[in-house]
Amino acid sequence: MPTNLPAEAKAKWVKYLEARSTEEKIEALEEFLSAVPKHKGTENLVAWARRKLSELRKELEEKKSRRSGSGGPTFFIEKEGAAQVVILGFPSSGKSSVLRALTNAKPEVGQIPFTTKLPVPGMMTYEDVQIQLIDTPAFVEDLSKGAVWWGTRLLGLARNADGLLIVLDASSNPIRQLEIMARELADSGIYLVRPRGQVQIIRGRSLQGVRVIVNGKLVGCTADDVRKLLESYRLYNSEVRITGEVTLDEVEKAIFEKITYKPSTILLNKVDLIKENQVTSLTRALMNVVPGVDVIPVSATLMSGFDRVPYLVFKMLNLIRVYTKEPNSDTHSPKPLILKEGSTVEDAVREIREEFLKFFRYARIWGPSAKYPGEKVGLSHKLMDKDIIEVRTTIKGI
Ligand SMILES: Nc1nc2c(ncn2[C@@H]2O[C@H](COP(=O)(O)OP(=O)(O)OP(=O)(O)O)[C@@H](O)[C@H]2O)c(=O)[nH]1
Ligand SMILES: [Mg+2]
Repeated sequence: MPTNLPAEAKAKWVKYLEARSTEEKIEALEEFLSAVPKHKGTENLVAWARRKLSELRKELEEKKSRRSGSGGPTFFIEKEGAAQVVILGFPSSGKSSVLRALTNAKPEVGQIPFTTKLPVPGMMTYEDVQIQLIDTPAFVEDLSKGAVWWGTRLLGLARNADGLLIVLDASSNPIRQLEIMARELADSGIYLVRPRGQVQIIRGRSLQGVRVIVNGKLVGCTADDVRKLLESYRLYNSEVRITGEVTLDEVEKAIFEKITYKPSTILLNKVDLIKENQVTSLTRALMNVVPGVDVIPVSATLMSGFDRVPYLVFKMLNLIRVYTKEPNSDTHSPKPLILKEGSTVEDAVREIREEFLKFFRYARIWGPSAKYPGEKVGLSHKLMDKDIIEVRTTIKGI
């Protein structure tokens, strides 16, 4: 449903976008909210603006307490390994037990809910890849609305992650747990199911008015409608990139909120506490809540069901491993480059040594993407998991 905002509200929105300090942003957003008419079409927008306001107020509080030297503990954990995957789940669902089962980390496990107070990292191994897992304080209902002090920080951690590992307690209505988590995350712009399409708005990118690049399909509207919509928000110099299927409402939503999709895997934990036939029906029901997401029954107490988890997590992250080889050498590097699926020789060369791009002649490939061992390819060749690459440049001897 369209928001049909009056021009006054749109003008206030522009003021919010232009605001620099947190104080200015809060003031502008308050003014914007008071100018937005409240009806069904603006429901989501109003909810978003209120949430953003509470986030900004918290940010301001934190800034002030930092200035006075009494800042709260930090939730930020430096990324290590190939990717960072954040473990999320309700109190006592078994998050810390899962981290213990999958890594060498030893976070505290307790019968009392809210045992974990701060994030704890650990390293999970899949073949020759290290994936960082982070155990977290519990997820609760109304997390984004200030139900617990760590709510926005936990959501921040999730937003910043490469993927999520969701732990559900099979003995305590896991379907409801998942539904609440999916809703809370979506309210904060974090989607567990890959959306049909994506909108990216880059402000100030275009010099000749609004530029709309469609790499997919606009549903029920034209590129001209998109341009007019952005102009009505005075976003004159924006570039809008559409991938997949996108409606005009979704474009408008993207003006307000940054939406991200997080690949996820669900661990249905504590299956030792339920009957075997229940495991099958629960797994199926959970898959219906989040289509396309893997659901794996496990028991952290019995240490069962975890064998496939490292592989499935690696697979969900859509990463590939590429091994480098020196010219005329028989062996390749033991440590792979970790690249996104769909990466090309150019991406690999950039990782190896960016300046090689200037002197690039060709590459030789062994492995799944090569038509024959040692195939000679150019920069645009698409690589696959477990390829071996040898780069030839015009630099003597390389
Ligand atoms: N029966 C059974 N109990 C489990 C399993 N996994 C964890 N538990 C128990 O559940 C309780 C909570 O486990 P934790 O790993 O601390 O759970 P958590 O999700 O980290 O809890 P918080 O940090 O408090 O949010 C402990 O008493 C564990 O022994 C399991 O697979 N089966
Ligand atoms: Mg814990």
